[in-house]
Amino acid sequence: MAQDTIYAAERPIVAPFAFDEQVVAVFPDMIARSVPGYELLLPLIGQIASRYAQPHSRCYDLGCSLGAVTQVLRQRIQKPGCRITAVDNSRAMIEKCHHILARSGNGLPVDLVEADICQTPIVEASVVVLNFTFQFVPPALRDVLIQRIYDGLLPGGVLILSEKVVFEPQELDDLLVTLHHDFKRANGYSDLEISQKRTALENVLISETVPQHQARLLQAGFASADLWFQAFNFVSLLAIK
Ligand code: GEK
Repeated sequence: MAQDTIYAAERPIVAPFAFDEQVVAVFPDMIARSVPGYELLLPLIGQIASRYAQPHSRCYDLGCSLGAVTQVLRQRIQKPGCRITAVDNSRAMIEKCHHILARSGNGLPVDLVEADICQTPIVEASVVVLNFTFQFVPPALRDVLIQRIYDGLLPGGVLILSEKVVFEPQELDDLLVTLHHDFKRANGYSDLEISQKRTALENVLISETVPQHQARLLQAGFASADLWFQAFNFVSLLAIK
């Protein structure tokens, strides 16, 4: 696995973060060393999806990157007639994801789509996964996207929403951010890398609180929206229609 050294050297100007070729080349290493719990979340998402997937429905992996969630969905879901729609708006991600999925062939059929998830139709869905993607959607578009997901889900369908979040009060947020940075340091990132990445993500990754996410989900019509996973300031919610 290629190692992420993108922010290892000091940069005079740190440009806003983008999912370009450089990021794609090191993505599996970057996400595993940056997101606490990521490698545990994947099989657990597969487990939840296998319970909630309905026969002859669609499962969506929105912001699929290199298809890590798609792979667990296609392996774990056993219901007849299911298809997966995997969507990302980064051409570099989609191209590499296409090769990865083609090499590891079996399981449910996958429609891989290069598109903005804010424009992607959601239809006859039983499982929708947003694994650390929603945080990159501009805040002004978030309510509409969650409403479209809700409307596209079948009764009893679920949304799995994993996000980096902020906490209140400020002291708790400071603690969890510090623990996250300790996690990155323990995984070999330097203070310079941590600080330049943080600068790159400013105004690109915009976090909300867990209550903000829950309020939006309930407002859209979900019957419940509960936390089922937390590792420092990274969480996952399960919203059930
Ligand atoms: C995983 N889920 O491995 N439309 C489509 N894709 C988008 C949009 C958008 N509006 N905004 C961002 N993306 C994956 C990890 S990474 C998380 C998801 C991270 C895509 C973006 O191109 C990138 O591939 C992905 O969302 C976010 O479980 O890097 O922290």
